[in-house]
Amino acid sequence: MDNRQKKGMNFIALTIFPEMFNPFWEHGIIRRAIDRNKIRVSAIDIRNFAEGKHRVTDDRPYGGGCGMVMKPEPLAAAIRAATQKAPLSKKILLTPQGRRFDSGVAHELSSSDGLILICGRYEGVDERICHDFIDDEISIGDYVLTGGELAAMVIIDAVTRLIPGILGGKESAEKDSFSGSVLEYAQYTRPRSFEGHNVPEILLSGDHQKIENWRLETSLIRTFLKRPDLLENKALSKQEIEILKKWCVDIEKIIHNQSLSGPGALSGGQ
Ligand code: 4GS
Repeated sequence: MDNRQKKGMNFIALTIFPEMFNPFWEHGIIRRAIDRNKIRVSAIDIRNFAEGKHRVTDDRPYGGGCGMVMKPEPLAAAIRAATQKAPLSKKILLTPQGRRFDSGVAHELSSSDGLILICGRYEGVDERICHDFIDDEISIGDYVLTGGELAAMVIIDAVTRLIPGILGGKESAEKDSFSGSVLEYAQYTRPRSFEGHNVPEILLSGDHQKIENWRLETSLIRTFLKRPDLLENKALSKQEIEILKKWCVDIEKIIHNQSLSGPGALSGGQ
């Protein structure tokens, strides 16, 4: 058994606000993963590695300009200490400059031994840290956060739920959105009727094959309507292609009937 299987995947966040992570570690599936030794987590205060009476972690930028920059020495010392604790971990800086985090990146990271997540504050971190102390730069989206902590939590959260044995059979990661790059099917629970809207009859039928087909079709139509970009990049299954073809036939029928009798018909109408 390797280290990762024995003690679980290791996440270390380097931050000047380690307490921000406490509520995150203490709830739900993340907490359960910690309790079951599937993951190990810690948030290390970068300030512990800062020198001087005031333990300063930021300074004014060379060349002027507004805001502050994270000083390199405390960060370097923090990264070195974390690397000593977890030598096989990947060192990731959270920054809008990074490659965009998505399901593919989450799967990729989930197979690593551990992650050291460097959370910047202020305008950013000294460029020399990026060159020599970082394996990867990741962004959770095209917007600017006040700190990398939330981005680190997003990554820990999405990666943890992909680790085998974290989710129960019913909440299998494979069936969720994006595992096959289509959106999830519509979900319903009791009551059968809610404020005038009923649960689709087919879900009450008990016919598992029909239900599965219905779910596949609705997840496909949802993806087509809400996120067509996902379908463009997807290798479609035979069954999915058949469903799309059926829609084409249905749509063509509607158009055909219109051209015979609708206001856009070739004869009359005008
Ligand atoms: C992101 C982001 C981010 C950049 C942190 C400015 C404070 C801030 N990190 N994905 N300094 N977007 N980081 O905005 O990861």
